[in-house]
Amino acid sequence: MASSTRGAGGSHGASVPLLGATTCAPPSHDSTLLPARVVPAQYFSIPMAEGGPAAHGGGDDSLEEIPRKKKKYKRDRHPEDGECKKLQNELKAALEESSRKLLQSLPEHRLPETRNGIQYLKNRLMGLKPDILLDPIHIGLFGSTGAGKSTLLNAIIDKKFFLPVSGSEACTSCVVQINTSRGKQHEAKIHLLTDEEWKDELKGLVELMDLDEDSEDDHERSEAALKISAIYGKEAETKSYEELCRMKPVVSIPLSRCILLKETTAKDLSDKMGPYIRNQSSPKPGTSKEEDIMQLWPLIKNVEVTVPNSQMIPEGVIFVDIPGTGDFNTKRDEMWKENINKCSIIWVVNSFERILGGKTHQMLLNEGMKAFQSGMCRDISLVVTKSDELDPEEYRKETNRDHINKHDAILERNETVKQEKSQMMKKTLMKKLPSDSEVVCKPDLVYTVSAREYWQGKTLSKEETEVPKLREHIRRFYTEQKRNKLLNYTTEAMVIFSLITTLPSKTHAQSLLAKKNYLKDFITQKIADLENDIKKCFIPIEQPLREGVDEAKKSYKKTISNFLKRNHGHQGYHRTLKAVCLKKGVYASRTFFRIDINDALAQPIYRKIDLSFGEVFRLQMSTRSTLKICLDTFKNAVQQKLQESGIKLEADNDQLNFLKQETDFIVGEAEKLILQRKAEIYQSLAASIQNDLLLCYEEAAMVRGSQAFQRMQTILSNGVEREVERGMFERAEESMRGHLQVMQKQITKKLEEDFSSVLSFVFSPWDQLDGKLPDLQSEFSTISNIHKALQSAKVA
Ligand SMILES: Nc1nc2c(ncn2[C@@H]2O[C@H](COP(=O)(O)OP(=O)(O)OP(=O)(O)O)[C@@H](O)[C@H]2O)c(=O)[nH]1
Ligand SMILES: [Mg+2]
Repeated sequence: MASSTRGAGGSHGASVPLLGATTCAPPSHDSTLLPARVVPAQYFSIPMAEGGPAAHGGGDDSLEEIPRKKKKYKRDRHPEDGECKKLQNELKAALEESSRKLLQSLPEHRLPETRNGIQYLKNRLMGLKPDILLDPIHIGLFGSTGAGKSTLLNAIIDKKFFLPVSGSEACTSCVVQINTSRGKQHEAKIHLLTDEEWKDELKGLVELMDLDEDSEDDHERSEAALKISAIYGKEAETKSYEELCRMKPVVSIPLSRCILLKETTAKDLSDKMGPYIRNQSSPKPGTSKEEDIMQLWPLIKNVEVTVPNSQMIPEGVIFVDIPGTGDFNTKRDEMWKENINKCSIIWVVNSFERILGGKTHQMLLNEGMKAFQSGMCRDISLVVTKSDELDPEEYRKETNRDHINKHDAILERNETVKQEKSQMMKKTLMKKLPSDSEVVCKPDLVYTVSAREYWQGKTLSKEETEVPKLREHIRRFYTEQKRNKLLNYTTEAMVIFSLITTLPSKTHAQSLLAKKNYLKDFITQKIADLENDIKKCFIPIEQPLREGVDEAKKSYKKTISNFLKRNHGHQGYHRTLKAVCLKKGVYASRTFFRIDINDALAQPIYRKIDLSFGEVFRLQMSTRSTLKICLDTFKNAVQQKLQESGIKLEADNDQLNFLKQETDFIVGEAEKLILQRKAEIYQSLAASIQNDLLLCYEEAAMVRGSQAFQRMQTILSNGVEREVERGMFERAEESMRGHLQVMQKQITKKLEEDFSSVLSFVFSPWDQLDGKLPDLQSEFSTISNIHKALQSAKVA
């Protein structure tokens, strides 16, 4: 059997990303024979339309839940959700019934092989639990501080002031995830750094406390001091790393490194979790309990919030509020990156005011695009916030329209910005992706929203604030994904049913072996052909990769000097640079935004390869990547051969159909593998450069005393130059090539293994079956109908 989701005791290749490591343990399945899909149960019910125990939460302006809204939601139900849910329930019932019948038939069989076979089939069907229908869909809100991400998220989930927001300073301090569940409680899990992670962090902080000739206070240093003293008390910042390690923290840190808050109302949870999420680097006085909580802030890694189901967001959707930049905390910065990479939808959020300025905005958009190339992202939009912030008088003057009122002016400006920015987005996306990619062609690349007006409704209607439009977009995306997933489950179920109908075949063991070998030889040959095709499909990356290396060699001096020289107004940059070196070239500074020397050095190569890389790997469903074309060619050849050999080998039709469907499944698994490897391959250029520069970063980070900044600059620029001469860019090129080769080998190895086991299973001598298999015809026909319904919905 294909090794990932089938076969006794096999491992699960396509595991679903779980939220936090310490929480949400996967539900336990009957794991004796089959690995079940490892998915936290809480995500996978088909949700919102049901009302459920907590469906009354939305619609109101405050955090108080008011039951009167219940009726309205029933009217708001979405027909597609209902249809999908109905099909899911039918599938589930058919699977359960067949498993029950199989189990019931067990006592009739005495031969251990038969019993194992039946047990296997039963578990296989139960493993398809359509309850666990959806991998969570992550939606990342991503933008600079103050853009209005948390405020927008509050509006989307219809809970005003749920997440802390602030107009005066950077507010959200760590990645916050919000998802819904069927429970009644409002929950937050605050994950803290582990002891080891904190020690690692502390080392860096102490380094930053070091005084050199440029002893003026700067941001990096004062933040480091604040963090140290928050944990170890006043004046602890003057201590050495070793001394601090021996000290007892002044805050009480839970052993589990996770703080769980559970409240009945959203307001209570909001009040309780606020101090953990709100940025505390300039602490304000609070109650003594709050102060103690606040002191934990340097240790907070991320926060997971779960609210009861609401009509506003489908269950299984996880919003990720990603603060503008990370901070010096490496772990948090890693989480930031990781979070962007696992988002299926990315919203680059920026306010009207800042969008016109352009530069940071462009940078953010680029970060989003990068995630699009390397991560799970399938959909990216620009969300322009604060559309209500418009001075009508100014607008009238600007546009020479004496009578336009605020409402019309806002809508007009929304339209203009949408057109302009859509063009800009399209252009940028087209530089990176093929022009027929789904995302380039989608109508809503830009949203213009007002979370404030969503609540106040002074000038704009709810619809005009576009908050409902964003929700609708999520719902559509979600339904499409859900339908596709359900279709996959149904297909898989069909495969198993086909197998069941094949079992009582009376074919002789000897002839089975001959058939198996015949097909095995053919498939082995086709896998070898596929290997060649994959190699060919990487060729278009070759030339740009080489050209990119030439470009990188031409421009690296300028790139590095841009990092090293700040001409004016950047006090304290030397310490930022030190932090950059301590963190191996990557540092998210609050003042200087995100600095990534390795990535910047690799950029000329990325610019050259982006388009062809996209061609090879793109994810969109309706357009095919070249890799996918290779796999499809392989699949078609195998399936055609199965068809031909059906006649030649006089094989059973059901056996052949089963094998054909297994081929689909196995190739699908290979596609998943490609998806999993894609990010690592894309990032291999920057990773290789980072690896080559490690010593140089280390040396620069150790510089102390007089002229430290200048010496650090010299070490870095000489170090980079030396490494370039030693072939740093060529090695990066080689590294990417190596990664591509490894993936190619992994694909072929996996296909070989999966096909070998499926052939063994199908052609085992089931004719020796003692006793009868139950009649599963009616379940099979139900499942076939579900399959048809889903397929026609997909086409529609
Ligand atoms: N006028 C207006 N102000 C808004 C709107 N959305 C957010 N704001 C204000 O913008 C400020 C910043 O909002 P936040 O939601 O805290 O911004 P953020 O992007 O989460 O910022 P960080 O947490 O620092 O990353 C707050 O004062 C909000 O009230 C809007 O639609 N209209
Ligand atoms: Mg925020």
